[in-house]
Parts: sequence; structure tokens; C-alpha cells
Amino acid sequence: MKEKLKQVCKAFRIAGELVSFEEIQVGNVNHTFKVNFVRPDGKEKSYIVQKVNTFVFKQPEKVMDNIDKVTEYIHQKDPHRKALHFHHTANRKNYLAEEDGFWRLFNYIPSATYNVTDDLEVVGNAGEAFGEFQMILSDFEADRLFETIPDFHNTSKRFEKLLADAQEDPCDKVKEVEAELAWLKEVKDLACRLTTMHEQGDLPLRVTHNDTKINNVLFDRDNKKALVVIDLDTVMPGLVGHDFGDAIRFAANFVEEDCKEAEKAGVNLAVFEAFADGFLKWTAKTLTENEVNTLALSSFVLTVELATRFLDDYILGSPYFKIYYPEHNLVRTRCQIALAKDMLEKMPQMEAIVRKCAAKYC
Ligand code: GN1
Ligand code: MG
Repeated sequence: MKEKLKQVCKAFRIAGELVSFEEIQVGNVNHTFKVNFVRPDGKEKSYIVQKVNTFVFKQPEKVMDNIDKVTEYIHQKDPHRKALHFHHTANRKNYLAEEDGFWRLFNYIPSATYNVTDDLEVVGNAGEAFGEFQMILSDFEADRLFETIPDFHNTSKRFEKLLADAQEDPCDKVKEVEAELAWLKEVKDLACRLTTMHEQGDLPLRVTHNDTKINNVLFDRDNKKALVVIDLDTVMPGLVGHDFGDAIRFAANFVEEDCKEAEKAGVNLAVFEAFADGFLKWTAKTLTENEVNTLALSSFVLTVELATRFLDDYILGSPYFKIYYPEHNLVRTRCQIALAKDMLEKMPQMEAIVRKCAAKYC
């Protein structure tokens, strides 16, 4: 791997010697490496090299084009805002497409990241970062963006695919997952409510991030402030609930999304409130009544949507998500289902919190 990374860094014209590297085990689709250089002037400098998953992103050049447009737009609006800076190759491309993969390289920002945290200050700052991100892009023309993964958060289509693949059962897994499939079918209508409302014209499209895991925010190590929102691969037109709901299902869960003890999964309402407060501080004024009214529900929707995606991937032999052991996607599914069940019970409290925070900032 070291030789390959050296070659990639050379193509991006990084000066000096690559002295060490490590694979960073975050992210479930792309491969990420931190490479450490000693530059010709003797100073140390690190970069992030990523191998983009081209099974997931069928047209990775279009992903890079979106990223270019979005970061350029943010820079024009707010030149002092920290951003990931993607390096270019000699032929002025922000990627390197090779036989063995699709590579990109950007600056390393010393920072802290979190998966699960009950530090409410951090969570509130993450809520603000994603809320502000949405506001900055609120007048970005959505049709300038390529849809990098079509129907990414179309929950109805996710269900259709799961049920069709379960019917085919190519890896003979369905017998193990009857209970999970049955539960998902039971909640299908509720889980598809955002998609249905959008199709009926009741929820507006905005430019959204679409992958708002809290580990997609880099934080200042000293003061816990959000430095920058990263992972712009799926910035596309979407619903506000996609960003809010995905963030909650990841950050407000008591455990990590792939915890083997699914019974420990559940919504931490204090974390829910801290995130909601930060997010609504930036967005409340611009949200429609339907958007506010479906925000709590969106957490359930996104949790169930992820359960369908993990289960579908398990049934297909895990071609999509990175797995570290054979049942990984099944473990993820069970954890999401347990979380979704707890959300149903706590829906009245979650709705009350959203109403309270929205009223505070309107
Ligand atoms: C993937 O790779 P990562 O962790 O940024 C996935 C998200 C899922 C997430 C689940 C393009 O995101 O949609 O929510 O895994 N990204 C893509 O952990 O499918
Ligand atoms: Mg991502």
C-alpha cells in the first residue's frame, strides 16, 4: 500500500518524502488514509488520501465536480470559513482515475471527531454546523448538482429493493432474517411518510448534505467548536428531515450504529434536544410548518431506512457497505431496528422538544 500511496501523492505533486501512513477506519464506503510527509524544508505535513468506492459512486468525476461547485460557492460567500482543499494533478484534475481505483487527496485538518458522545456542547455545535451548512446552501441552485446516487433517500424505493432482493434471496440469507423483514414491513407506511409527502408536494426540496453523521463534522480539539463539515459526496437536493433524521439516528443513539447488544440501542433525549436546538437555531425561521411537524418523525424514517439498506446489503452478500465480519450488516440492521422501536415510544417527547426549540427561534 505504501508504494501505491507514494505514487498517488506524486501524481498530486506533493513535495517531500512519505514517511508513514495509517488507514483511518471511519466511513463505511470509501477507504481513507492519513499520509505523513517530511517536506523538503524539513517540516512535517500530513494529507488525507481517499480511494473512492466506485461500486457506490458510479460516476466519481461527477462527485468531484459537485464538491468543487459547493466548496467554491461556500468560499465565495464566506472566504474565511475553513474548508477541505482538494489538490490537483498536473492535468488540473481534483482526482486521479487509475485502473486500480479512483483517488483524491486533501489537506489534513488536526481536529477531534466523535461517533457517540453525550457531551451536549459538542452535539449542539454539530447541530449548528449542519443547520448552518443548510442555510449557506439555501440559495445554491439545486439543478447545478449532479445526483450522485439517484433516489438516495427515497425510502419507498429502498423498501421496494429490499423486498425484491429478499424475494430472490441470492445468498440464502432470508431464513435468518424473517423477524426483521416482518417488522420492517409492519412500519413501512410510516417510514415512507416523508417520501410520500414530498411526492404530494407537501415537503419542499432543498440542497442537503445527506450524510450527517456527527463524525462528518471536524471539531476544534481545544474548544469543541465545529471547524468544518466534511464528506460532501452526497450533497444533493433532499429534504430537511434527511439531514436532521440521519444526524439523530447516529448521534443520539446510546450506542454505536453497529453495537452487537441491540437491546442497548435507544434515543438519548438530552442529546436529541441538544442537536435539535443547534440545528433549529439556524433553520427554524426558514422551515415550513410541515417540515417542523415531521422533524421528529424524520429520525424514525432515517433509522428505518438505514435498517432496510443494511438488511438489503446483508441479503445480497454485503457488496455495498464495508464489513469487518460476515454478520456485520445484520448486526447493524438489528441495532437500527431496536433504535427505531425506542423512537416510536419516545415520539411524543421528541415532537415536544422540536416544537419547543422551533418556537424559541421563530
Ligand atoms: C455510509 O461512508 P459513510 O460512513 O460516510 C453511507 C451512508 C450511511 C452510512 C452508515 C454514500 O456513509 O448513507 O448512512 O454509511 N454513505 C453512502 O454508516 O452510502
Ligand atoms: Mg459519506
